[in-house]
Amino acid sequence: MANGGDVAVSTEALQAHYRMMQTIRRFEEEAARAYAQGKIGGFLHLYIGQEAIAVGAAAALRPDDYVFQTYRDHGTALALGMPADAAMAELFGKDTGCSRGMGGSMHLFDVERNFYGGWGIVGGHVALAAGAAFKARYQREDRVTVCFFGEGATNIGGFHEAMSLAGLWKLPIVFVCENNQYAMGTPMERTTAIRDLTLKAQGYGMQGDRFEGSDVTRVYEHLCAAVDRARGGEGPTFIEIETYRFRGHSMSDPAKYRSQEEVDEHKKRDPVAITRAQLIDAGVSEDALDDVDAEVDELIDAAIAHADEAPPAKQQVMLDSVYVTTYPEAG
Ligand SMILES: Cc1ncc(C[n+]2csc(CCOP(=O)(O)OP(=O)(O)O)c2C)c(N)n1
Repeated sequence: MANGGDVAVSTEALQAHYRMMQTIRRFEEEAARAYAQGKIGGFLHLYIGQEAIAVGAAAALRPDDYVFQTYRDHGTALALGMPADAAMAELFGKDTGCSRGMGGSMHLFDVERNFYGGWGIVGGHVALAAGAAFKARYQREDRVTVCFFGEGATNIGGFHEAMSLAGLWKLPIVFVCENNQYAMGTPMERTTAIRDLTLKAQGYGMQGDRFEGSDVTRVYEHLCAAVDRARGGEGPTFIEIETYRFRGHSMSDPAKYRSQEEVDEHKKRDPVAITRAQLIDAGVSEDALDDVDAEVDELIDAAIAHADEAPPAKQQVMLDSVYVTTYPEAG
């Protein structure tokens, strides 16, 4: 991960971004296949189409910065350095998963990398992220919190409470709204009276920023600016990034509420393809990029093999992870 502030992106850095975006893409394609084969239980929300956001944002952070995400969390976890084996094993409900198979797809967690989930309640985790930012300020730590969520979350109470206190106390936090246009099957115009969500930031006295998010370098540069502001004591930023998920909301959503033409139009701005084209323009050969793709394929095949073979989650771990309060006998 690069330090925020140095926004020049070298071809080497762009190549690393390409590798990570391709890793996320291939991880999720194989996760979708494993889901269809019945190897993954519960929900599976894919990030395909949004990869530039996780990768550009992770590059703008220091390793000790805090990150919070929704259930659409595989890309963020991998971009922050979670091994693909640990992420895939978690999806498969295995003991070697990052949450020892207790959380599954929606609850990836990696305290070592300061990745604090993986949350299922829309908008709920935004308040937790504000709490982490408050803790950093209170303990005079030089740490920034980044909190990701969808546009649907900006209508939820927890979001507004967190924004309110973050603005008031100038907390070192960056709110990143990944506006992929739909909350499950509901387009934003049916839930929200405004088109520009940064207007909501104005109400809480914080800086707003808004841009299209298929270019990983653009994401990185905007995130660097916001992270620097937060680290420099200038308070929070709310960023709305326009994006699009190429798949349904989750694996059980055939996405009938939008036309194939609409999806195809957005696929013209596929972030992985855009980065590949930029690298070719910069003089990197197709062969070199094919080699990266082949290495990524091997990594993901290995992650699937690892998840297949790993032991299942242990019931005892579940029991040990539950807090139990014992009350004195009545009378
Ligand atoms: C409080 C709450 N209400 C409803 C749900 C059901 N639900 C799960 S995801 C979702 C849509 C959220 O859309 P958005 O915030 O735009 O994020 P996206 O899924 O598009 O990334 C809803 C309504 C929930 N998990 N939590």
